[in-house]
Amino acid sequence: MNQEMSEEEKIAYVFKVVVIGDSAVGKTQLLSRFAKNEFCLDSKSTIGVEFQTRTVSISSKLVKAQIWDTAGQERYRAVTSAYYRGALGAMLVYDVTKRQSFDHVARWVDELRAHADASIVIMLIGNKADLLDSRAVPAEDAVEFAETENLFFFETSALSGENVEPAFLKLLQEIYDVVSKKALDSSNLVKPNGGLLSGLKIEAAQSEVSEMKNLSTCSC
Ligand SMILES: Nc1nc2c(ncn2[C@@H]2O[C@H](COP(=O)(O)OP(=O)(O)OP(=O)(O)O)[C@@H](O)[C@H]2O)c(=O)[nH]1
Ligand SMILES: [Mg+2]
Repeated sequence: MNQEMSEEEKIAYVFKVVVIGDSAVGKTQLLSRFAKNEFCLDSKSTIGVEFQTRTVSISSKLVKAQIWDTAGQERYRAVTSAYYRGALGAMLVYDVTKRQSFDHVARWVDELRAHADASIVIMLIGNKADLLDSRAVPAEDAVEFAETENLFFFETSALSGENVEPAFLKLLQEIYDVVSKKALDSSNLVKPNGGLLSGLKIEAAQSEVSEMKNLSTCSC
């Protein structure tokens, strides 16, 4: 007897992606635009860590993006290693109207290089591109930095939604290309319900969230 596969069973991969960057650049709003197509103008600073998921089709395979979000503020930085563990991709966000948030991007790249897997795919995002009159970072500066550091780059607006989908999909496609070239023994890959690939599972991720919540409590 043929049984229909559930959506969960059809998922070929779960990719963990982290969103990083200074406080108030729009990390949480970018994520909620991509995961739920929602935007909130008076969103509060994120406390601790959270993740949201969205399943998309990449190269004809169902891929669940598990996207983690945390505060940009220094005082929560004790979460660092647990936050980056198993991440295959990073969205490194700055605010095109805040020069300082772009000047800090190099530090965030250093942090990724120090704590994340060497093959992590990094997407540089200049967010709030809708604020045309208050731009403080020319796109050319970011293009140059991205080329030097080997990052992908998009300007987005979480408010209007412009480029949010293309940026996330490009990141997921690049991760897909990286992992399909890698040997199947990578511990960062998930084949739900058994199979050849094993590693981080959603349930495990939930417990890591609690682990990080404890960490962030300790660090205050
Ligand atoms: N105009 C405009 N405002 C935005 C955009 N994205 C976010 N915002 C606003 O910027 C503020 C900060 O957004 P958040 O998403 O909370 O910023 P965050 O990077 O998550 O900040 P932390 O959690 O403190 O690290 C909020 O008032 C958002 O409404 C955008 O694309 N355009
Ligand atoms: Mg936030």
